[in-house]
Amino acid sequence: MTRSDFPSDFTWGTATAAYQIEGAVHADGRGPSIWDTFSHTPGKVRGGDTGDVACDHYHRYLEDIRLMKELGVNAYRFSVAWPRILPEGRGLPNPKGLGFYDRLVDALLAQGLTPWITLYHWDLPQALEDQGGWPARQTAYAFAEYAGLLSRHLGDRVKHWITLNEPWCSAHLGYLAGVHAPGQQDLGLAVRASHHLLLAHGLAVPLIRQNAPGAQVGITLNLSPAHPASPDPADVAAARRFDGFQNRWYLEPLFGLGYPQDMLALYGEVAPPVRSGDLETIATPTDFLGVNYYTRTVVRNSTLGPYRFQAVQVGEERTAMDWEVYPEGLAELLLRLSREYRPKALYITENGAAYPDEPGPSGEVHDPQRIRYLERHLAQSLEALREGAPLKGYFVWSLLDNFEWAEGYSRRFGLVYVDYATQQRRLKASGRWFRDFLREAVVRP
Ligand code: JSK
Repeated sequence: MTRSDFPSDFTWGTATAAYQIEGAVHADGRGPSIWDTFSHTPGKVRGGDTGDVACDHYHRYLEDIRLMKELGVNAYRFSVAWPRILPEGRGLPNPKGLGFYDRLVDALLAQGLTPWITLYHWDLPQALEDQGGWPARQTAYAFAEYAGLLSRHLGDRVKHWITLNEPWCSAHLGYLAGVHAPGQQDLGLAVRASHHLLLAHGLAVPLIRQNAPGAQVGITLNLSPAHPASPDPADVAAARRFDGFQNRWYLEPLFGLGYPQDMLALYGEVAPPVRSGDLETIATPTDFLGVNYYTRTVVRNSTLGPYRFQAVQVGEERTAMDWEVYPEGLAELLLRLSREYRPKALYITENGAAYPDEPGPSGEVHDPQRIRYLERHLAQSLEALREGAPLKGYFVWSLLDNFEWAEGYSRRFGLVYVDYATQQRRLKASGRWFRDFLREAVVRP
């Protein structure tokens, strides 16, 4: 497999998110986000890590753009920190916050890199959480104002927009599991949050289109094929429930099918407060679906929790996140999406793996497992493309080692190793492999 097996106009990129790399949390009038509050709450993040400094990308973005040039990618997916633009969540924009993204976008364009903006990658302004957060309908309107404002400001230069990253994580991990900010644990809050996130997306799409002529606009979901642990009908039904809450709950309303009936029945009293017109708003046509794929989920029936399933550990090969390496799930997912939902285009907006990388005596980071992971997932992407999936691009998560949310800095996903004590960056062997792949050299790990 070489780069030339893919279409010549294929998008090749790396991805990051603001809170995970920027640091500089007090710079230039940035307001607090729910992740500042959460990471500073003892016991919430492994090792007490916070995004206060992260990769200091806010000050080192030019060096990070040079690294992307070295890799040879043609696109960069990053997120904008809402609390840099609107420190209180709403109102008048902070010119210094806009200034940072102006400089970043202009520097990317000057280097021939296409900017892909994610508007919301989990860093809700704390002021909006204090007014009810995503379970409050007002937050969807606040997001639309922010999306309108940012696309008016950058829409002349940025033509690729992702409204939300992984709304399942925002809703479920933030408001039900409580393992992500804001750390609440209430099914009703999580279901309301999911509806208002989808509504926020739908409200933003036409505003972005209006402000960024010719733009491609989409949303990114974290999707995972659900496989039953056994042929037992109880396990098959549990896998169906997992698919319902993780995948179909988002896909079906986005593609005009409304919320899945089986999940509405399961939610009963806590079904979302859908108002007249909401489903039409959510189903506003988009230009692409962004897919974040890391692993499949093997599910068995259980009596636990509202969804009554348990994920079971299978497979020999696992990453440092303890996720199974299952590349076949990527082709399965892309083909299912294209058959069942007919998206105009699909982009893999994240794929990658964490491993316990450390520099060897020579200073080189030897990460053959990541090379294998990426190579096998690219092969599956190609397989899906050959079978007809409208796949247009692939972004590696991530450019840099960074703040992996509740796991802090302990999980390294980068093609580039970051020494957090010195902020020194260095391409890992996987970074050199990806660079060579993009240059078309055939290199084996
Ligand atoms: C990687 C999924 C966006 C980008 C990357 C984390 C994730 C996750 C992380 C599930 C999860 C934790 C925790 C356990 C227990 C309760 C990021 N993607 N990434 N993708 N997904 N569960 N209850 N049912 O860093 O920012 O679950 O939850």
